[in-house]
Amino acid sequence: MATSASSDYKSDKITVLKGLEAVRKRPAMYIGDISKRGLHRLVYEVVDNSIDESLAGFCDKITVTIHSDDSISVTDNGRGMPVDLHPTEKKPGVEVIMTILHAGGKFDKASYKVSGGLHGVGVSVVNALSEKCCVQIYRNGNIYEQTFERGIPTKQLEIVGKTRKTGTTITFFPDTSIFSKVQFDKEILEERMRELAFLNRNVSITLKDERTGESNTFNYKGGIKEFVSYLNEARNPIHPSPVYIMGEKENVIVEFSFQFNDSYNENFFSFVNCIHTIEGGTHLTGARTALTRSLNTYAIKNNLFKGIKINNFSLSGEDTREGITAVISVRVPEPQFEGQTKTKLGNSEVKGIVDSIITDGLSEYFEQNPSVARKIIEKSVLAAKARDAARAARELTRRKSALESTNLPGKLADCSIKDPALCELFLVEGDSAGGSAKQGRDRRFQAILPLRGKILNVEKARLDKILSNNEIRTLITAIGAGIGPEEFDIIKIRYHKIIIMTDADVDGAHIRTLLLTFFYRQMFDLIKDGYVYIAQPPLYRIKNGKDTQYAYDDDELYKLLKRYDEKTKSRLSISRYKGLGEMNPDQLWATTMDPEIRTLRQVTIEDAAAADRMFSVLMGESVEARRHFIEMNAKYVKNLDI
Ligand code: 0RA
Repeated sequence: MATSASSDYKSDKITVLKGLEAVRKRPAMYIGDISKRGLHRLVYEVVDNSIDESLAGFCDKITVTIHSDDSISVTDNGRGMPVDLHPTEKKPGVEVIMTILHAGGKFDKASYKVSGGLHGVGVSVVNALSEKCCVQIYRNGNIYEQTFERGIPTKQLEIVGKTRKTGTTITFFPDTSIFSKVQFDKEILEERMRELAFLNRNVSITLKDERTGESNTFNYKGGIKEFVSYLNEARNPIHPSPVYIMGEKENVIVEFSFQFNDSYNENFFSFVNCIHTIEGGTHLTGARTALTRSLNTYAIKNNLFKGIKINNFSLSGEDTREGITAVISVRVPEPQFEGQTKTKLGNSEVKGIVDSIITDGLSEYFEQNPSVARKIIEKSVLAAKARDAARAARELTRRKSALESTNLPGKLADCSIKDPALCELFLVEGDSAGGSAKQGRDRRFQAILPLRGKILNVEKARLDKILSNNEIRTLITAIGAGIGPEEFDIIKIRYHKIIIMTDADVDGAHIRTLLLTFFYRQMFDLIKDGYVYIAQPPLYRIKNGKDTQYAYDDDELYKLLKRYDEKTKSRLSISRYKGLGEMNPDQLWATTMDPEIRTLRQVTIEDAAAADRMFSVLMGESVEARRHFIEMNAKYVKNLDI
């Protein structure tokens, strides 16, 4: 018996080490990437475990602390991780959870788990990717503690004190040899904590930043209804309060809330088990279908389409979503995630469940609130009429571009090669930088389109208006593949690299966000198929006599300067570029455009979705919040995809 137990123990240990090693060898497989995004995912992963504890009904308070050394603590007041020996692993439950991949599920059959949802991981992955990790458990009147290094226990679980509380604290130090930069961004964490608080109305989440002394608590008793109000804060709603519908069927819980405003955009956020499904899926389809059908049914029943001179008139999905701000949140016991970003819900049964719950809910709501139904339908009918106008405008653009294919927009400096696979289009901020780019480029395969000033704010305008904007028209014609979810045809694009080249300042970031939002909404495949890039102009020029070097960020400048002795350093001439316009054509070519030297960042769906979302939130916020947001956003876009 004894021998067999000890050999079991050995083989367990080997399995654990192999598991941790796999995570450390290919971290991106488990957390997506090792950039800023992956780093912040570590925090989400730990918090998700506490959220699961709250979904099980045992926890209502979570505190996330960013310490001064950029380590993180997550504390909750749940039951505390299990401390007794696991029956087959022969180790305390906490050690099993912290060291074995996917161990979480073995303890609780709890459905609707948030944790492990996105990448199917668990806290063991966070542990494996941390230089140090310490778990404290408050349970049975005791404080238990176990510590780890790179996932391996450095101490057995022990009792270190007494307490009357229950709960868990996990503190971790992300491994600096794995992550390119261990520095947490409060705003990024804040966004996810706020979102989790909206999605889990019974939980209060506090985010403390010990580097600055700031602390914020998020607790929204109104849940996703309050989320919709928040998103609509600076928009003009056309009915007093958000509609809210909830129901449960076949173990799927559905919550849906929406409120229409006087804008023309759809801001529809969907979640499955607290995961933002940026590619949508069956829950989103179910919600949209139900909304459109319910509005048509109500309108016909109440004769609200009278006077419309179109045979068999009915509202399309697009019509019924113009100006909607909506959140759909579902809990699915065994979600299947698909798509490029693995955030598209695939479970086919969910569509029907969501559809039927919302259809029933809306039918009742509209009967009780006829004036709301009427207002929404009036707005949708206007949208339908505008849709016709938009179609006409689109036709015009298309015909024009077809007719004038030799007559591309005057501002476009096209390239001479015609094979799209070899061609690049630079979208350049400002005429002056545009001029330098035109002179500096390789005109065989590089085309330049200068964008003047702020391009049209896509939130404020309907598609027909967007199409009447010259800047946008030029852009559409240059790309050459049409516009809009129905029409855009990726086959026709004239360039396989569309490169956004803007200044590294707040205005540049704003233009970049606008462009990404525009592409995301109107030319989605351009993003999906990876044709959009962001140029990386340098921030500094360092001259040492005739020698010129460039640094692309502060870190790089710092590293570069370290290589010089004090005497040489004093002779260097360092200049900081305020904008692209300050570079002459040769410099612009040598630093930012020459394919042999430059670095381009490819925009992912996630980047564009984040830009779109930031943009949506931005438009819903007050003027001060908006100003603050733009600054924050500048930081985000600068850090995109690092
Ligand atoms: C498995 C079983 C039990 C609790 C937990 C996991 C748990 C994990 C984490 C991670 C962070 N906070 C957490 N809180 C709880 C329940 C064991 C029981 O009491 O039956």
